[in-house]
Amino acid sequence: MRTIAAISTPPGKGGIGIVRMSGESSLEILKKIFTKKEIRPRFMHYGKIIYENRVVDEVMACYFNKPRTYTCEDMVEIYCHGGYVSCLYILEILLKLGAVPAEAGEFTKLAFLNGRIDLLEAEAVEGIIEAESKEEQLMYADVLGGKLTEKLESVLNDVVNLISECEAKIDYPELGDVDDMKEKLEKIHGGLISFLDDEKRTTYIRDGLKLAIIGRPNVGKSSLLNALTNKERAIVTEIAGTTRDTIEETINYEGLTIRLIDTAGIRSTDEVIEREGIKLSKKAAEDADFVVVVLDGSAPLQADDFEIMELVKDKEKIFLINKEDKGLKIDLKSVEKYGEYIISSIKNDSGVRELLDAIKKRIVHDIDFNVTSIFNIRHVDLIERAISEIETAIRDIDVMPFEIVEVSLREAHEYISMILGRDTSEDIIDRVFRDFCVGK
Ligand SMILES: Nc1nc2c(ncn2[C@@H]2O[C@H](COP(=O)(O)OP(=O)(O)OP(=O)(O)O)[C@@H](O)[C@H]2O)c(=O)[nH]1
Ligand SMILES: [Mg+2]
Repeated sequence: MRTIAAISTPPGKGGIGIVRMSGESSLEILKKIFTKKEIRPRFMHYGKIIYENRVVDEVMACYFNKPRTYTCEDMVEIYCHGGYVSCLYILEILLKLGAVPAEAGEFTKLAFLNGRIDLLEAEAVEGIIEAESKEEQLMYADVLGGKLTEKLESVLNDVVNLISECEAKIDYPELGDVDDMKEKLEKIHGGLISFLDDEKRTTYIRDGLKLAIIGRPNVGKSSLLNALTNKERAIVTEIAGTTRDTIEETINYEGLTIRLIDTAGIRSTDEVIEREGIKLSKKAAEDADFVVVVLDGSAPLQADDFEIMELVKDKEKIFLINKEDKGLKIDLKSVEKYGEYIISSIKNDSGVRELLDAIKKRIVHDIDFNVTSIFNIRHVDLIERAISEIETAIRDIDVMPFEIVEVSLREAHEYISMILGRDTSEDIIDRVFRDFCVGK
């Protein structure tokens, strides 16, 4: 059996770096290079790594005996100094002594294959590593703790009970109440639909709110991006048409991750580069979850403004009427017809916080920060398939033999089980772990 090794800490400089191994030879390999020879399982040992008669580093090392380890195999962790050379050199030595390089996510894959966690919990590990906000972190921590598995198990249990009822009906047609079975099917259906609803309500927690800043040239879009990110991210000048490309930055406002996209000013122009930029601006507005249209409040509305307001007619949006410090000349009534507005002077730092509050207020009613939901396309696809099977069963129950209803229930059961990684093909499992980092 192979023994795998990898550096688990990120590349770069840090106080400590961790190199770890999993597999039968882990302890034997450690003993070949570690000055301390008596190694008690689950105790930290201080010693030196010696290779080719040279001290490589002073380290702590720990041996975890199977099966109660991360991978359910024997494991060794070496805590060396966090210079990346030290980590790399120790890894190189482990590989020379018989370990093989771990693949991306292989430690977690072993935990799954050895039955310690299900596939959903494995995906949550990656979620925690990739989390960009506290809310996202807590959501995945709940999944890792088994909360979502529990919810799915409960649905699976209901499906199994119904399968038994179908079988009883096949053998003893006079037993059992079909209406009661139908009611149970409806309940399972409702439960599965709520998984999809929850998923929609957590997409902002995972992916962030995609917010496009659009408007005519020179109205202050890039100034807004800079004010929101608190840095000079985009070039700001008094020349109309300064921004040519879309610029993206992510911020977190009171738990809401916002992916800001500053865009080129939209106007009619014959200039080739500018026209390409404007195409991107319109696309950004189209793809965004939310649009902030910046208007120059110190001038009357122009034809381009109306075109932009029409463009976002059906989008979730707020108008930011900027440059208030120069005196308002804009017709507020016309803007109001298109939607909510906020008055600002980015120059004087007024209105920006108000804008964020207004966006949050509009979005947050959609998000439940405490819900434990399915969280990726793999889950959504499987739940949708299960729903379709349950819908077939509901249609069939009055008109078809119970054998047919049972087939749909078994299919639904299989799809839900696949979320947890049961009866799942190797190909799909490999795909899940492919995106993991090495060393986890
Ligand atoms: N008086 C005043 N000037 C502002 C305000 N906000 C931005 N400006 C100025 O307006 C000019 C244009 O600002 P930008 O942020 O570059 O405008 P933009 O919308 O990104 O322009 P393009 O990239 O050309 O589309 C700059 O000179 C800013 O300093 C404001 O609230 N008041
Ligand atoms: Mg700009």
